[in-house]
Amino acid sequence: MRAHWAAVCLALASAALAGRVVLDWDITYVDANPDGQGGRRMIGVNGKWPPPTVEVALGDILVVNAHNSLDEPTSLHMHGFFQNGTNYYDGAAGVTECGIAPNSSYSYTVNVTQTGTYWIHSHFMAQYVDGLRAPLISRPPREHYDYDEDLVVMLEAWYRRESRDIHDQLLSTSQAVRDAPFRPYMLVNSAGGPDLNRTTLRFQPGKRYRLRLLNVSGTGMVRFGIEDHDLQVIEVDGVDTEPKTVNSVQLSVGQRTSVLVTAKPTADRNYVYHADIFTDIQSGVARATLPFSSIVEYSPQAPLLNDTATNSTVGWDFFQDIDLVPIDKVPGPGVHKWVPLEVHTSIFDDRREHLAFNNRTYELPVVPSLTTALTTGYQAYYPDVYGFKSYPIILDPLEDVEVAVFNKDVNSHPFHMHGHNFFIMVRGTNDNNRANRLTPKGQYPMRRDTITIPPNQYAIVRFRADNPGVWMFHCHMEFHNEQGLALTFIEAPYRIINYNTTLPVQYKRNCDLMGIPNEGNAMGRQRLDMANEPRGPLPLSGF
Ligand SMILES: *[C@@H]1O[C@H](CO)[C@@H](O)[C@H](O)[C@H]1NC(C)=O
Ligand SMILES: *[C@@H]1O[C@H](CO)[C@@H](O)[C@H](O)[C@H]1NC(C)=O
Ligand SMILES: *[C@@H]1O[C@H](CO)[C@@H](O)[C@H](O)[C@H]1NC(C)=O
Ligand SMILES: *[C@@H]1O[C@H](CO)[C@@H](O)[C@H](O)[C@H]1NC(C)=O
Ligand SMILES: *[C@@H]1O[C@H](CO)[C@@H](O)[C@H](O)[C@H]1NC(C)=O
Ligand SMILES: *[C@@H]1O[C@H](CO)[C@@H](O)[C@H](O)[C@H]1NC(C)=O
Ligand SMILES: *[C@@H]1O[C@H](CO)[C@@H](O)[C@H](O)[C@H]1NC(C)=O
Ligand SMILES: *[C@@H]1O[C@H](CO)[C@@H](O)[C@H](O)[C@H]1NC(C)=O
Ligand SMILES: *[C@@H]1O[C@H](CO)[C@@H](O)[C@H](O)[C@H]1NC(C)=O
Ligand SMILES: [Cu+2]
Repeated sequence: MRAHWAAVCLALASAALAGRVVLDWDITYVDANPDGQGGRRMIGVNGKWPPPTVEVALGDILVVNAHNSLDEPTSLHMHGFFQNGTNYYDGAAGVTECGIAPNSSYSYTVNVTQTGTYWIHSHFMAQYVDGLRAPLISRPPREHYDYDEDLVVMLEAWYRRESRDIHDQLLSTSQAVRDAPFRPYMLVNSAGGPDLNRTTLRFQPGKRYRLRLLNVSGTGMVRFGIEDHDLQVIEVDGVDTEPKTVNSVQLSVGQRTSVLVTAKPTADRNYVYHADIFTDIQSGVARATLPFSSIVEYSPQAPLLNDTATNSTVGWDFFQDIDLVPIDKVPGPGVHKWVPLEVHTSIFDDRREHLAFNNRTYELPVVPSLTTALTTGYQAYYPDVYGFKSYPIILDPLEDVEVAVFNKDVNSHPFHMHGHNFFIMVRGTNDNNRANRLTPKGQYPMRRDTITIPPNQYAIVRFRADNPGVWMFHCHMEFHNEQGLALTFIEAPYRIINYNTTLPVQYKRNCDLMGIPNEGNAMGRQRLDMANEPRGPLPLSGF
C-alpha cells in the first residue's frame, strides 16, 4: 500500500512539474567584454551576452522561438538531445535544416526525454565560438545523488578574434597564414582575465556541491582540478555513473562531466582551482599548455592554502571514460555493420589543409540531407543522392552499428554523434599493442555523446539504429568540422518517410528565403541525377 501510494505521489508530482518551457530568443550581436581586456562583438540573445542557461525538467516540452537578427544565417543545436521524432529540430544547418535566414525565425519544439547536463549552441559554421552557446540542464523528478548546491562551471577557450577570421586563416592556401599562432583565453562562466574575482568559485563550509563542468570551446582540451579537494565523477554527457573519485577531470570540446565536491568544514583557507587549456588545433604550430588558475573562496578574508600554487598545475589523474560504469545498466549492442574510419589531415588539391574520414573531406550539400531523404522516394536508400562529399552512411532500422575511429593525426579529436549516444567498447593504440588495449570495466559499457581520441589511438563505439533520421558524426573542434572532419548517418530512411515526417512550414520558408530547393538530391536535382557532381577537393596523395 505504502509503495503504491509513493508511486502515485511521484507520478502526480512529475505530472504537475511537467510543462511547457517557452523561450523567445532574438539572436543579436552584442558588444561584450568577457575578460575585461577590451572585448569584441559577440553573439547573444535579446541584446545580452552571455545567453541565459536553459533549465528544463524531464517530460517538459521545450520551445525555443528563435529569431535571427544577425546578417548571416544561424541555427540552434541541443547538444546531446536525441531529437527522436524531431530530426528537423536538430539544428545542423545544411543537414537537418537550411538554417534560419536573417530576419527570419524557427521554433525549435522538443519533448525533453533525457536528463543531465547538455548545451545549446549554434550549428551554423563555427558561429557558436562567437558566443551563441549556453548550458542546457535537464532535471529528473529525483536526482540519483544528494547534494546541497548545483553549480554550472562552463569552461571555454575563448578567442579575441571572430570565428570567420579564424576560419579564413585555417583554410588559407598559404602555409604561413595558416600556421600563424593564435591564442585562446580561458573563460569560466563567460568571464576571464587577470582579475581573479571574475572567475572565483564560492563555496560554503560543509556543503556538498555538484559542479557541472562543460567544455564549450571552439578547440582545445581542458583539465580541471581543485587543490586539496577530491572530485567524485557522477555524470558524463547526460549518463549518470557510479561514483569515481579523481583529483582532476579532462574535457574536450562538447563534453560534460558532473562531479560532487565536499566543501571543507571551515572557512579558514581558500584554495586554487586549475582549468588548464591544451591547444591542439594547428598542425603546423607547437601545441602548448596554457595554465589557468583562479580561486575557490570560502571567505574573502581567508589566506590561500598555498600562495605559490596559482602558477602550477595540480597532480593530474588521467582517468579513462571507458572505465566508468553507468548506473542504469544497459547492456551494449552487438554488431551488424562495421564502419571503420581513419582520420587524416593533409593538404588537398585546392591547396588548403583539410581533415578527413578515410580521406573524404566533408562539404555541405546544396540541399539539406534531411530534405533529400524525404523527397527522393525509394532512392533515399541510395547513398548517391546525398552526394559524395556528405559522406552518407545508410543504416537499416534497428541494426547495431560499430564505428571504429583510428586517429592517424598528430592532434587529438573529440567526435560527437547527433541523435544518439554510443557505447565505448574498446580503446587502444594504433600500433596494435594489446597491452594498451582497454575494455569496459564491467558488463555495462559507458555511454557518452562525445569521445576524445588522442593521436595515434583508436576507439571502438557502438549504437543501435533506433532513431530514424539524418545524424551528423563530426569532430567538435569546430574548425576541424569546417575543415571537413564530418560524415552523415542516414538512419532508416524508409522509416523517416513512414514516420510521416512533415517538414515544419518555417523550415521550408527559411530554405525559400535563402534560395535553397525544398526537394531533390544533394545537387537540388531529381532522384539519381547527380551528373557532373563535383567530388573535390581530394587529397594530393593517398586516395
Ligand atoms: C511530444 O509530446 C506530445 C505530448 O506530450 C505528443 O503529442 C507528441 O507526439 C510528442 N512528440 C514527439 C516527437 O514525440
Ligand atoms: C531585416 O528587416 C529590417 C526591417 O524590416 C530591414 O531593415 C533589414 O534590411 C532586414 N535585414 C536583412 C538582413 O534582410
Ligand atoms: C568580487 O565578486 C563578488 C561577486 O561578484 C562581489 O560581490 C565582490 O564585491 C567582488 N569583490 C571585489 C574586490 O571586486
Ligand atoms: C576543451 O576542449 C578542447 C579540445 O577538445 C581543448 O583544447 C580545451 O583546452 C578544452 N578546455 C577548455 C576550457 O576549453
Ligand atoms: C606567476 O607567474 C607570473 C607571470 O608568469 C609571475 O609574474 C609571478 O611572479 C608568478 N607567481 C608566483 C607566485 O610564482
Ligand atoms: C605549493 O605549490 C607548489 C607548486 O605547485 C608545490 O610544489 C608545493 O608542494 C605546494 N605546497 C603545499 C604545502 O601544498
Ligand atoms: C526513439 O523512439 C523509439 C520509439 O519510441 C524508441 O524505440 C527508440 O529507442 C528511441 N531511440 C532513441 C535514440 O531515443
Ligand atoms: C503514415 O501515413 C500513412 C498514409 O496516411 C499511414 O498509412 C501510416 O500508418 C502512417 N504511418 C505512421 C507511422 O503514422
Ligand atoms: C589517406 O591519405 C594518407 C596520406 O595523406 C595515406 O597515408 C592513407 O593511407 C590514406 N588513407 C586511406 C584510408 O585512404
Ligand atoms: Cu578535430
